[in-house]
Amino acid sequence: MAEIFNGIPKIKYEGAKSKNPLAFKYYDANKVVAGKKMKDHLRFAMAWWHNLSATGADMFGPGTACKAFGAEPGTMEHAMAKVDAGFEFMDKLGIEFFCFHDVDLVPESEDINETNERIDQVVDYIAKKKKGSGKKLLWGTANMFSNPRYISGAGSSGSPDVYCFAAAQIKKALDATIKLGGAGYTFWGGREGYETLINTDVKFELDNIARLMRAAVDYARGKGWKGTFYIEPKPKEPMKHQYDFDAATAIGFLRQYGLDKDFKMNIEANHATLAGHTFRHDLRISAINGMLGSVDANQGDLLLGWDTDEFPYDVYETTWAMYEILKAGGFTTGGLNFDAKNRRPSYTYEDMFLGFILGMDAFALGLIKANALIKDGRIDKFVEEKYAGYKKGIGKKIVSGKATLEELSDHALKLGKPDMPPSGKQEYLESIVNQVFFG
Ligand code: XLS
Ligand code: NI
Ligand code: NI
Repeated sequence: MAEIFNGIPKIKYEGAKSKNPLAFKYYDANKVVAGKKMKDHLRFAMAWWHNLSATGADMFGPGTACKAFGAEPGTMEHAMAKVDAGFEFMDKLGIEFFCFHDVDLVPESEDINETNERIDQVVDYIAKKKKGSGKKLLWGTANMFSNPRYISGAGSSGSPDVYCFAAAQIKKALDATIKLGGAGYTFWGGREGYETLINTDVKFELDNIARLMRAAVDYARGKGWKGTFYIEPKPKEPMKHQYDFDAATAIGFLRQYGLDKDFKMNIEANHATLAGHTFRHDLRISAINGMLGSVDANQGDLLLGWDTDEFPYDVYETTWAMYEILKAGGFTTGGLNFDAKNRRPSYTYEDMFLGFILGMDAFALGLIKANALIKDGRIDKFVEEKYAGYKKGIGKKIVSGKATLEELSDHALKLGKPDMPPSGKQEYLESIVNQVFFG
């Protein structure tokens, strides 16, 4: 098979002193950190849509990157060339996982029956390429937001016919996921939300979305699939308001509808910040609810109000992300999917690799620094001591859940005036982080 990314070698680890742009400075796949190989902590994945499909088009101009891979875009030859390109790309970077939407794989036809036949062909080809390659499907999904039929949502559509098209796409995408041995399946509710409440029955829409998810779970479990379903929260864009606003909202939804045993969160950094949270916040909320499943690894631009999907660069952020992930016990079915794209002026094949090298190194460094912070122990110890009062006396009774309101009140009245709680010491703790980073 002809090489597609000519001139790009296999990307190797050369260490922090290397000045070779096409080398890892921190990501050393087999190096053991915190008891596991880096590659098994990080479980990097390539997103078919950004990497193999998107050309950098925006509202003001067409794409600048060529993703033809030697074939005519919009044809089945091109769909197959994308598979070849994707496998060569993953090989060269040493990435083991990938993710896709149904329509990332094929040109979509007017008729869903024809689209499905095309999906079968490409999935068969991926299955063949996958064999013996060590590559795995992290998760599959259905794109239920691009086709004009989804103007008012998929599961939340006012049209039962459109609702059935969503179901048909989910069924096909689940079949593909199962056939390819996928570890997960994601629901990102791109148009599950509203532009205005003036024309929206929120309760009806939420009930209907839950029914669709239940049907999807029952179908996949009926086929014996044991993977994890994910909800990927996002507060807005494309809709003014999206129902899966953030982790807390999505977890509440899953519990309300009895879906919480089958689903976990897929947290995307840029979506958390759009919701007014830090990336770390949504990871923590997921983790404390036993629902930290997977991550869409990217970063936003806090000066812009949309999903810029940049490759992760900010090592403070990747460190806190890996800190949360390590504390939660690491990934099981999930991983770090680069839902990230090059900036429009970075349009060459080489830039595709440079984006991944940046992101993989940023997370490798994050892993190393998170482990160092945990090992340093001062921050964890501080947090533990902050609550030490709850290990004895009235504090212990509170935690036992047996203290009555009268007892609590009596305790306060007896004291008359409490001592001030100890200092929060934020500045000191932040200085520890810099010392661990640069010391
Ligand atoms: C868009 C989402 C999307 C999901 C998959 O903002 O991040 O790419 O990850 O549908
Ligand atoms: Ni995403
Ligand atoms: Ni996104």
